[in-house]
Amino acid sequence: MLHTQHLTIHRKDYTVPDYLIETVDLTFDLDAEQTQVVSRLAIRSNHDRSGAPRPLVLDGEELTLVSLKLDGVELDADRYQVEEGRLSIPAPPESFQLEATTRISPKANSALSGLYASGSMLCTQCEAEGFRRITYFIDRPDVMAVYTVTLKADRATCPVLLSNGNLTTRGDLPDGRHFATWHDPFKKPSYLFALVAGDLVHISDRFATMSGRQVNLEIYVEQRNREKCEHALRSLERAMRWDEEQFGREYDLDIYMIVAVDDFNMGAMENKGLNVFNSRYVLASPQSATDDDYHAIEEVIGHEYFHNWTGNRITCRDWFQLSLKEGLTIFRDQEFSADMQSRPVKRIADVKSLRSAQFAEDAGPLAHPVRPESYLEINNFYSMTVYHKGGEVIRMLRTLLGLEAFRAGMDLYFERHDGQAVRVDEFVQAMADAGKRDLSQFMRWYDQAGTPLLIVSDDYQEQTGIYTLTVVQSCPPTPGQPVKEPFHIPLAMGLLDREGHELPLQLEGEARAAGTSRVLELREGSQSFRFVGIASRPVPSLLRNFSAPVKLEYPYGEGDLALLMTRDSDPFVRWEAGQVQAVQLIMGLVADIREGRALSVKESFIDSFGRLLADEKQDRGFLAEALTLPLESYLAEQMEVIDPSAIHQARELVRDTVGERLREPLLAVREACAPRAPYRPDDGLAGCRRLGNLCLSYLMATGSREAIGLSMAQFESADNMTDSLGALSTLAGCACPERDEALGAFYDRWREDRGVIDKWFSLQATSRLPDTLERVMQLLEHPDFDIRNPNRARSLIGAFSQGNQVRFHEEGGAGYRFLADQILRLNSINPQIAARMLTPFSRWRRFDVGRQEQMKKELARILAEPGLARDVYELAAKSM
Ligand code: 7MF
Ligand code: ZN
Repeated sequence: MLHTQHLTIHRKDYTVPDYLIETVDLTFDLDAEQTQVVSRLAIRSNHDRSGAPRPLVLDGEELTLVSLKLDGVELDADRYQVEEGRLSIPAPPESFQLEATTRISPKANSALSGLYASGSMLCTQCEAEGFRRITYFIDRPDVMAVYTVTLKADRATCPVLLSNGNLTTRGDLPDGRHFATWHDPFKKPSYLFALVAGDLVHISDRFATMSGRQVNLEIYVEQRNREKCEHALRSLERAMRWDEEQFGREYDLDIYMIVAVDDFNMGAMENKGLNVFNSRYVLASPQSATDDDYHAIEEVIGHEYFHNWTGNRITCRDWFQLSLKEGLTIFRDQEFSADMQSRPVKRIADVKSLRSAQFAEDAGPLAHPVRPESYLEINNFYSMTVYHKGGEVIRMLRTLLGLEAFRAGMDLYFERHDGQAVRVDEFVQAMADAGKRDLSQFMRWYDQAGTPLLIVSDDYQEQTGIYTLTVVQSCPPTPGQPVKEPFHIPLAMGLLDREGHELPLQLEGEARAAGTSRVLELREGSQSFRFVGIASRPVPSLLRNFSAPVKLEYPYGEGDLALLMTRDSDPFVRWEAGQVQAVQLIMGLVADIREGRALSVKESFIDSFGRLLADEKQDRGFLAEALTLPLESYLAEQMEVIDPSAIHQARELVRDTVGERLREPLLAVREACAPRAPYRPDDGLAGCRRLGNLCLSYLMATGSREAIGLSMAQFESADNMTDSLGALSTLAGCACPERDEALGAFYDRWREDRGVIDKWFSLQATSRLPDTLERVMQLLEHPDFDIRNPNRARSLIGAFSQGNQVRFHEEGGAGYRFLADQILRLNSINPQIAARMLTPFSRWRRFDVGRQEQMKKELARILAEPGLARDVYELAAKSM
């Protein structure tokens, strides 16, 4: 299916590199228009040379070669070949020095991969294959070298010159220029290289590691953002301490730098000793950042810091092993965040995002295993599956092994592989050895795509007191994998009696009960578990803490769900029981809408919603999650053929009914959540604010003048972004004059703050009002809209197409045409961002024939574009 010039890379084709690079000495003459790079590489052969020596092949893209010397002697043009993408030297010696001088143009680099300009700054992004856009190199992660880097630049415009490792010398040069030399003592793959040059200020602190070493922590930003770095710095300190306490891992250089950059494709990058961050994950002030922003910053700072051990000290042998570092580091950042915030609320948020985005990926044409078999463009595999399902796979290992053996497995992994580039297999082997377990079947989680389905049934025999749970597992076919073998699945569970008491769990043949919560291990297509000594028919509490990334079906009655929701010991199960009830209710209404039946929201739902709302014992943040209706995208997953407008209508009807019928308690809870003191992000009241804003959104669902008044009052008086945005988002969805008034005031107040203006764009793009697409098109012309800035492009185009199901999929296909137009624009500017925008089109099979045809038409239009980037081509072709 995939033809054209693009080459598919297969995991099975891996071979060790023919040459290794031991040291890298780089000198940059920095200039935004034209930068000269001199690279001196100490290279040695890594293959058997009893036969003919193999050619040295270096990767290189968009480079202008100025000179090439081998052991100090300029190479004649017939001694090497330069083609697009590479430079080869047919028969080099066993060991030699290669010096290449190349020119690149940072300012012209709109792809934001390699060396590029962001505002007045120069910075780099090299993962996965960006280093080859800086100089010729064997640009693969199993080639690890020691780097020495000299940066030269104009002193006035670039007073700050940073690279990996330690600063060794700096000084002046003629013509107003200066230089700095950095040396990184740790061997590293090229994707961890970084440099930054610009007019930056920094804040700093000292950190004493567990062994008593002092580390300098420095956060670099543009002058105007100086006051917005405190939270990032404190988050870094918390992450460093946490990794010492939880994993015994200590930082290893004398300096740790973070730089915030406005133009950045992804969240951040873990370059050794010099992290480069999207500024949205660094900058925060109480007025301009929401509670969610504060949490996201802490998590991303943690993520990049944790990579120092899981990614940098031990890296990936090849890019198929990406989840080795990413799944593991996601797991670590999720655990860190859970420890810093509320563990149940964090777990629920992670499960929600996995289910709505990763499950959809796993069910569509782009489904791939956590460890893929092949790719055209590696950037496309920085996916929800590799990252977040990969994180769940690590969590399952911990569940199966237990905390102690898991920690021992981590220690063993670090002990065995420090300084190496390894595969997922080495990680799992360390776990198997430490836990004395056979994990060969578990490896299927890395190799089989698709979300497994567990169908659970049960049987209770009153005479014998035996309760039998039967679990049948299956996994639907995915591209290239028609048939699946059974997975090794940890199913955490408990049993409740009718009063909600947890029952002791004793399996037949066991001497005694082993607690009231246990992990059943599924390995077969079908398996039964017989529990003894059960006095009456119990209610099973299944998949506690979401112990595996699976879908689960069990025929719960309404009473069972109410019992679990109020009585289960596991917060995830309590939350899930409420969500199942809401899904059943909304999907029932969807059916009524489609069949033209009269619509009404069941009394029992409103009653139980009201009881929950009044439950003062519940944690506020947890309660907010429990009272939030399932996302439209998650509801869509429950439908054979997605009907976006019926889903929206049904969900809105429930919201409106709740707002109407529970007006008084909603007002009361909101009032109880109202701020009593000036905002502080760490005041422990984030859950309260969330709940208060949720109540407001239910009240606003009715569209009453009273609610609009409350929203406006909150918008006008809020001393923090959480409450300001909470109010403004309800107003952006309201067909009332206050909408434009508030949006206008917000813009005027925040026009100088990029991060906040991104929110302003997103809010309008996700408004469910019928004129949203029209607005979005107008906003494309707004003076502050800049498609070249990834955050801005995402805030408008991404927010509309991925966060506004009902308007994006509006009949007529105008949303689809809009998205395809923008993808084609982005294709030639920034292929990675263009490719990420394709996601909604990959789901076309899930819609009705009319929408299918319209989406396919746009995909075909994209595919027909001459000069389509490999990133975009791969996803569009596979989606077709
Ligand atoms: C938290 O993984 C979770 C995920 C690659 C770039 C950051 O550290 C990273 C980089 C992509 C997608 C998501 C994340 C990152 C990247 C990310 C960031 C913070 N190695 Br692509
Ligand atoms: Zn990462």
